[in-house]
Amino acid sequence: MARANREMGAAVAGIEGPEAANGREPAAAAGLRGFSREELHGLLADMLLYRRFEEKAEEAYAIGRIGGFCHLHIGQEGLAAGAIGPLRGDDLVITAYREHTQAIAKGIAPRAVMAELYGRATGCSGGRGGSMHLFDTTVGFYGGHGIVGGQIPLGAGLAWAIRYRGGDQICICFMGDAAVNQGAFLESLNMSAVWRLPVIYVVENNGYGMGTAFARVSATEMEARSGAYGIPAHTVDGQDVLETYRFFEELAGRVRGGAGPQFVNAITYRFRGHSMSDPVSGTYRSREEVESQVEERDPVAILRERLMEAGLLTRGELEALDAEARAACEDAAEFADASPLPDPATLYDHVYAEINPHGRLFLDGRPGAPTGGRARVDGGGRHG
Ligand SMILES: Cc1ncc(C[n+]2csc(CCOP(=O)(O)OP(=O)(O)O)c2C)c(N)n1
Ligand SMILES: [Mg+2]
Repeated sequence: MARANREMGAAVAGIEGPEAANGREPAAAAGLRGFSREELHGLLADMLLYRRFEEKAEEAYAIGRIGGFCHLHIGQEGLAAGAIGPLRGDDLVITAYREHTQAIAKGIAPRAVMAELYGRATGCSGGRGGSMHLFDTTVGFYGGHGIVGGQIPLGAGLAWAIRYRGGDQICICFMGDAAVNQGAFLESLNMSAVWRLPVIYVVENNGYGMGTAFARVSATEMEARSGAYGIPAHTVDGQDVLETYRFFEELAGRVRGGAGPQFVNAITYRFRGHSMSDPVSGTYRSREEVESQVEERDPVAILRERLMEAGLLTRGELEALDAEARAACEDAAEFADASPLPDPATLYDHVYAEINPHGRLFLDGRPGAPTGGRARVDGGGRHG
């Protein structure tokens, strides 16, 4: 949620100016500049919610409540909070399959996300999508895509639609590091640059595509990938949520103002296996590597420690925020568990295009079909 939209107000926490008697601010406060105490607590609360949500999903998967694929975002929460947080409600986000926390960050309720993971009718995609296909256009969240790189041309299309309709929104198109080797990435960046589209391509660079290190499949650094199209490249530390937030707040403003497409290499790390069925470490990365990242580069711990050192967060406040996050996730799981499965009679809904009474697809601007006017382009025959 954008800072200006946060309910908590903008009272300044006393970190705007020099605090110490010697005129030098404490080291811990240095990175906090510009954020109010309420905003800092809000960002911590967001990340705690994302962490607890993923842990709950992990637990539900382990006991068979969630089926199919399930990719957790644990370790990468700084990007959901820091990149989506500064966006406006009507801005658009499209992403890959590691997207539970991004969906929540954009405004889908934890209940609707969890119910989707459970495959229930109350899920944000009606229980038809599951973990990889979370979707809710009413909050500007366009999925949830399981084909590596499949969302990139769609992201360009969303940005083109914004331009075509004369809007001033922007689109963030997330992808993993492995996606930049897909042909669709190159084509999309090219056309985005030619049309100067309002889109920010963000690579969540966790260093690996499944078990393959990026360095093994790239002859260049990540930052070099957008240069051929004249798209500016930026690098941000995704584990530092405050740096990430500030960076995206500024960049989103510039893109909204007409700066054209941007490419962001956001450095992060995945603390779990590629998916629920993969080991955390093993053949492609050592246990020591993972442990040192968890110990030193946990985005939740980094913010928490900074706030405590600066005297802006007490142990009691932390416990209260965490209890709230856990309660929201518990509630989401209970809601999902109690929700019905989709009605089998609706199996073919959203599969066939609807046509209007004139026998045309809804591409000609005519009013919609009368109620009950569902028809199939192929003239029927469910199995045709
Ligand atoms: C076109 C395509 N090829 C291969 C796969 C199988 N696959 C699923 S995830 C994945 C790795 C993607 O890694 P990355 O883009 O870095 O995202 P991360 O999992 O690290 O978030 C691959 C190869 C796929 N889903 N789609
Ligand atoms: Mg990756």
